[in-house]
Amino acid sequence: TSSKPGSGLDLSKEEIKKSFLEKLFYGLGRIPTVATDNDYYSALALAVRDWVFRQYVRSLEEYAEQDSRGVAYLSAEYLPGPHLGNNLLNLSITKTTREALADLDLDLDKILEQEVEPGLGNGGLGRLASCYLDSMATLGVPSIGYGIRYEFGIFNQTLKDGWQAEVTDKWLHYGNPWEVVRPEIAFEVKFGGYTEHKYDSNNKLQVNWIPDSEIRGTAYDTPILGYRSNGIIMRLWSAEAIESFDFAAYNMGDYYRAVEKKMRSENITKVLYPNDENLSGKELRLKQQYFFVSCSLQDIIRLHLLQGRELENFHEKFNIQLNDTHPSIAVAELMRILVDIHQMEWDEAWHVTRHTFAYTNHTLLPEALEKWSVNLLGRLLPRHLEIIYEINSRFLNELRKQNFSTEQISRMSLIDDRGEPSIRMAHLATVGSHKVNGVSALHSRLLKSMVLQDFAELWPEKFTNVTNGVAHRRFLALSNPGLADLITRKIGKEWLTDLSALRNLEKFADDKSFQEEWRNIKFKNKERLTALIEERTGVKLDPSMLFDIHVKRIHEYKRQHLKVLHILSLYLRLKNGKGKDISPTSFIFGGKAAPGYFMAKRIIKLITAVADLINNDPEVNKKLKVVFLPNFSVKLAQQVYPAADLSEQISMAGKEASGTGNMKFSLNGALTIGTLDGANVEIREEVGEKNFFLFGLTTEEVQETKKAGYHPYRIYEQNNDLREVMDFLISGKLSKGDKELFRPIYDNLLQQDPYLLLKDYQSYIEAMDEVHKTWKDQNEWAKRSILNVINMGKFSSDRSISDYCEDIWKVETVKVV
Ligand code: 26Y
Repeated sequence: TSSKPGSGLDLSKEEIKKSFLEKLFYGLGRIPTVATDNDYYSALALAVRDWVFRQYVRSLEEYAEQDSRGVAYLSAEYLPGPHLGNNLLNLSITKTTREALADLDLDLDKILEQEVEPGLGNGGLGRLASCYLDSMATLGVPSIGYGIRYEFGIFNQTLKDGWQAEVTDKWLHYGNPWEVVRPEIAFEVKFGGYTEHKYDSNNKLQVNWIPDSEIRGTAYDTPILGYRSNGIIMRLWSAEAIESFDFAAYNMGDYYRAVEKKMRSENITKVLYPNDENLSGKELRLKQQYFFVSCSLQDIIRLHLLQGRELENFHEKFNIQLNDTHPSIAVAELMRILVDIHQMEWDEAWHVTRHTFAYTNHTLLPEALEKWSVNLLGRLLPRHLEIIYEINSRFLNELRKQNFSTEQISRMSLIDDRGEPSIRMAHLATVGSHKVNGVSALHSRLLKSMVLQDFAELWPEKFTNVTNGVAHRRFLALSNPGLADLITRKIGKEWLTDLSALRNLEKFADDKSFQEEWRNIKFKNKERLTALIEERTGVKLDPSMLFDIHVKRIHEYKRQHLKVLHILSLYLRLKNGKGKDISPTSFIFGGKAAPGYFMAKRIIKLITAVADLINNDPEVNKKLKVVFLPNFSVKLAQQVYPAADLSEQISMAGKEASGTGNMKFSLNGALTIGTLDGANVEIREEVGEKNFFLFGLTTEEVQETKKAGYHPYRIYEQNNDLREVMDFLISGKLSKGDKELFRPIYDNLLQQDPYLLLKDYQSYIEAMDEVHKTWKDQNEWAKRSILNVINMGKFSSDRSISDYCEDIWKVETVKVV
């Protein structure tokens, strides 16, 4: 109809200029003579936000007309990265905007540089959630992403004397032009207190939860735009105090206590917990989880009822995807809402619940599998604990009927009562969902054979795999414009919406002039990264060197320290006059360590110590350079991946659920050195064995090694080079004579070595020698680089989201243009 808004795409230079100036004058009250760079950034962002909302509104109308089945993605973390550049790309107005600003003597790149990204996540899991919103928008999945509006996101990392130091992330300090607050979309969330069980006049049990505190969650909406198409919303909840009628009456005159209470309740969304894959068991974290889950479910139910629908068919209209177990209390919360508030019978409510949820598992690491103490959960959420007990008792009865052994039953129980009783959130999520998926083929297989084996035997059809993917528009089109242009010149724009179209480049893989263009683009990207690294660290790299890059969270299982052992082996080879085959290499590290993770922080110190030693030694620093690039983030990542020659994916097999950085590197033409872990396996399958440097034990070999009794010390004794490298750690040469500084790493590797660095050492060294040999043939390297990129089709998050739609959500997409 004519009331439908026009498209926000392909605007003219004059339209852009006009809107930009209007936002600057009337939105911000600024004129060019006093405007700061941040004013210009905010003005452009506000103008762009209008066009993004235009697309969003068009989508909403379309979804409403089609009466489509929708998806709510629940994630405690998001890492969207800077919005402005991505939105310009998706509106197809980057070039026009650049010209419009140039007319005003302004530089788009400088304005883009102003944006502070929302660091509302730790790493892979949060970034995956944002890639998925991008693809859901692009494909036209009627969807909404729910999460938490942390006031302070992941800390900013600085280096002090080579150690990580954490600085509060004040991402909202300069305001956030992308979000719109919705004060009328606000819900109350209860905590604590007790429950009352009564029979009503119909002799039906009625449970009443009398909480001891309540807080309000208010929605903040950020539009997420797909490529030349739909927009969806990321809805983040922010906590605030409620001054209830009762509260005011009881505390008449007690203003300061009221203020204190208000301060306490606003703490809930203050800060993101910076631990990934390691439990802290903190009460506030459980509060955060329940808070955002409760707000989100209330919101979804409000939308459902608003459309005049019955809760009996809730699951036919909504899919709720649980991004790991962090939102898994939702299973109990939906039961509570249906049974206690809407008076649904338990069995029917359970049917609705189980058909609503689906659960994605992201880890097999025991220390990352969420467990909440029964005691804590009962204190904070007494009604939910009762519901979990009820779910469990019915579930275990079912198992008994099916003649499961007592041992199996206790393994499968939602309650772990060995030691302090606790709730296994992965079991709650599995029992309460109709589908459970892992995030790579290998991980999904291991999930079924290890962590959730009993469940997979009980419900084989419930288990499935969706291999992760990445937003290729952000990580190629936006962040590597040189390569993107070359691709588009050769094969057109189809790849932007269908990454498998990159295969059309196959005929160029052997073409010498194409290879040369390819190499020049990589070289320019390396020059840009070199400048950035010099500015941030003072270390000047040489862009003609091999750029060998290891960026991701610092964790022992990811084995940054294996990379360090390799660097030291090269250093010692050079010092011993045996380094002639070494190709000149710059080693670049980046990643944050959880602030309480002793070993991870010491690994950072080790990297910076090795960097100091090597960069300042004229005998080796023509051939080797090492830097630790602080504060790795999405924004930095966008500059790092395009400049990589070699991607380090060297986790111990069986530990990295998928990895997504591995995909971003390959997509930008880096070759991978990696183990058969996570999605590396599938990357290698796609790009071809010859174009992937493989090393290390397989998952099965890891298991056998551990079973047979692993003695790292024996390997140390038998391998002279390795012994020399290891002893160097405690020689004092890395630490101004302090022989104790790196002893914890040394001891850990010689005594336990839980991630088998020593076992995989020789294999890694040999694979690296192969890398250095291959690098010497630049045409061959370029060819393999091209073959990596053109075979990346599978790893677009568009493919992942299509898989979710077909296999799990059963939704049809609805596209608007
Ligand atoms: C419970 C709490 C301590 C916790 C907080 C954050 C536990 C885990 C996490 C984050 C996990 C995470 O980022 N996992 C990564 O998910 C990616 C997306 O699926 C995978 O690619 C990657 O292998 C996995 O480590």
